[in-house]
Amino acid sequence: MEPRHAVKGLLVTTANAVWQGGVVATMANAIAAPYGAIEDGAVAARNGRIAWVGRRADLPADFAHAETIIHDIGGCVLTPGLIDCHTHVIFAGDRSAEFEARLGGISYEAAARAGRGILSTVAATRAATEADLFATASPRLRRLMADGVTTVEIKSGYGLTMTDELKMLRVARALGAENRVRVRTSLLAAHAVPPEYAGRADAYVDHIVQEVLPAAAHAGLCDMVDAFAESIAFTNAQVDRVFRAASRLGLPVKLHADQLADNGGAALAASHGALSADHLEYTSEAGVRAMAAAGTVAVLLPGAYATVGASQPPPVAAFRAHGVPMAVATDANPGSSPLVSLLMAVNLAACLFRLTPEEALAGVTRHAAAALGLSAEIGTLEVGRAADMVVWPVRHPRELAYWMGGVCPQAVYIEGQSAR
Ligand code: DI6
Ligand code: FE
Repeated sequence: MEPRHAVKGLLVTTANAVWQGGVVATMANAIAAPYGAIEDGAVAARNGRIAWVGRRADLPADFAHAETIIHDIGGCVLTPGLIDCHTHVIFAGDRSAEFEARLGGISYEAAARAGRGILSTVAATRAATEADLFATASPRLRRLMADGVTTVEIKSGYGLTMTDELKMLRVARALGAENRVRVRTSLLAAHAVPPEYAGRADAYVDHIVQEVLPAAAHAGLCDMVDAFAESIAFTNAQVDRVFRAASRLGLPVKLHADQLADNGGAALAASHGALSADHLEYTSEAGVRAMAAAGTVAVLLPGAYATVGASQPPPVAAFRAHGVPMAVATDANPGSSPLVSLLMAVNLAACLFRLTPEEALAGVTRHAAAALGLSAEIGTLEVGRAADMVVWPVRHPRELAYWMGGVCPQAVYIEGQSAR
């Protein structure tokens, strides 16, 4: 097998390595125990891939020879590397004044309509250089990584011109190249109607479909295409056009859907076979059924729910009843979710949406991988997956949902190599 160079700074190794001496929370569906956990378990990796998982007592002899590097995890919990599958960490400026005004009673939509909102971040982001954006996004990314995040999705969407959307995506690629983390990018040109297209949303969608999307795709800058379907953003018909253009270019899609009202966004996403539909506070039973049939993941964003002062949680019981996988993400952004801790999102998903700790942890591992189309690669500790793993100084995996801050990884590995 060829050595892999996916993540910066990792030494190419052919050595075998074993992690043992604690609870292995595989998060794999195939293991019936809660968290897919194996007590006194062991994980063996070869060339950065998981080669064996099981009880330590059953470790095959070919991993027990002298060249194998043994990591004793000292009674800790080993999980898959965490995956933040929905972020907007690249932006300039901040919206703390809008936050203050909203606490004073102005709604998120009213702030957006008054020209605060997304468009104020667009103005700041357009004025910023690539170097500025890299410099301000880097500490946010490092904060996420400090929580054991080994894969992060990053969206554009604060540029809204060809130049500025591509600028954001280049910064996202640079962040991935310069940090020991996997970065997946989403083009979110359909995030808001830019001021130069005010009242001409269809003309802006033409520009996205005919120019921005093909340019981003041909430059290899976007892995997925996202859009914001909402009364303050784009209609379903406009999103439909963006998604059809994405499909023609072979790019998977995902959608900000039903956050502020039931617009049929979940069903729209499902009709395009979207990887995920995100937010979903107002999604109807019909929308949930459509997602189940299409295999679309529900990405729950409790940071946005809390920050905009929402009162209707997403239909978690219906997602459970219909078997829709639920992911959890930060939605890190300057307006609706200034949250840069994925573990805090896990806690909030449990406290605000009543996810079980196991569901919340699956939401940032197995199901988050599916929301990025990476199930075969990451998200569980199973043979063949990348050896992206976190050692946590806790006795039980439920503690990752229980603590409100304060749990720091003891060690983080990407493809079997220390990522710190
Ligand atoms: N939904 C969100 O949560 C972010 N974008 C979106 O479509 C919020 C973006 C912002 O307020 O800046
Ligand atoms: Fe978002």
